Amino acid sequence: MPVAARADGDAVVYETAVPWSRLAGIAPADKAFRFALVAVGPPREKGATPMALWGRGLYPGKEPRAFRLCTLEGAAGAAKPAGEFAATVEAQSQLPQTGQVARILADSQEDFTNVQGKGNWHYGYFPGTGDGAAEPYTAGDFREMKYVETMWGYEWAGPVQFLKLLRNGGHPQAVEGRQAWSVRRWKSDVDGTVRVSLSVAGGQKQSDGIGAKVLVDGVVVDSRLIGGPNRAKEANYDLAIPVRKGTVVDFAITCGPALNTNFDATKMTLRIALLAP
Ligand SMILES: [Ca+2]
Repeated sequence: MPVAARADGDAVVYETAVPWSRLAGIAPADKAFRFALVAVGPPREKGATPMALWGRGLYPGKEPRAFRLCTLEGAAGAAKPAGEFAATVEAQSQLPQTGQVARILADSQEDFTNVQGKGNWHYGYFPGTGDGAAEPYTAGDFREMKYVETMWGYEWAGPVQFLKLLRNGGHPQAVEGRQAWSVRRWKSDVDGTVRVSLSVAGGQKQSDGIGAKVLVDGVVVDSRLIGGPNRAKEANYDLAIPVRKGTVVDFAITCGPALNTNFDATKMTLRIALLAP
């Protein structure tokens, strides 16, 4: 299909028309759909092919639910012939799965930053000692990580090697006979019910796997083991969690069933959407 490009200030605007027949599963009466775009430039002599991403989910792997949410303008019965509906992008990009979503509140990958508290995210760990906390592995056990540069780049790091959080996940650690969990914390600034969509992968076959836990104000509401010799190494799931302003939701990566941390590098991404009341 032809694409028109024109300069608009310091931006370039691309326009194209896509026949409905090419849009499998989308009808003019639908008000919303998901869409992502990858623009690939001519390969350079050395180095990678230049690439611009609009929305996630096409590169490096296909993940349709990470596509951006678009809404159709105009009514299906309006004078415009089908195919001329303009698409606009919601200010917030990630589309959860089904259900009535009022708005997207947070996305662990898109929001990832080097500032504690930005976007209501905090990057830390549970040392499992209970120092200063009522009990280990509860909300009061949380300690903030520090943003440091390592030989692999910048990351949030705990006080012991490999205990860390990255844009797309993290790594737990075992310290003095107990587990230390890496914990991505989200503080709610809304009242209502949120849906958390998690994607977790880790624990190679030759390891004993990892654990993924979700705690709300220090109480475990979901816990599962992933990876290792006998379990699926990936899990994608949604949780509905009632929250109030100030509710603390912790997403923890644990060492799994024991203290074995071999191959415990874990992908954990999450999106949080406010559900319509
Ligand atoms: Ca493990």
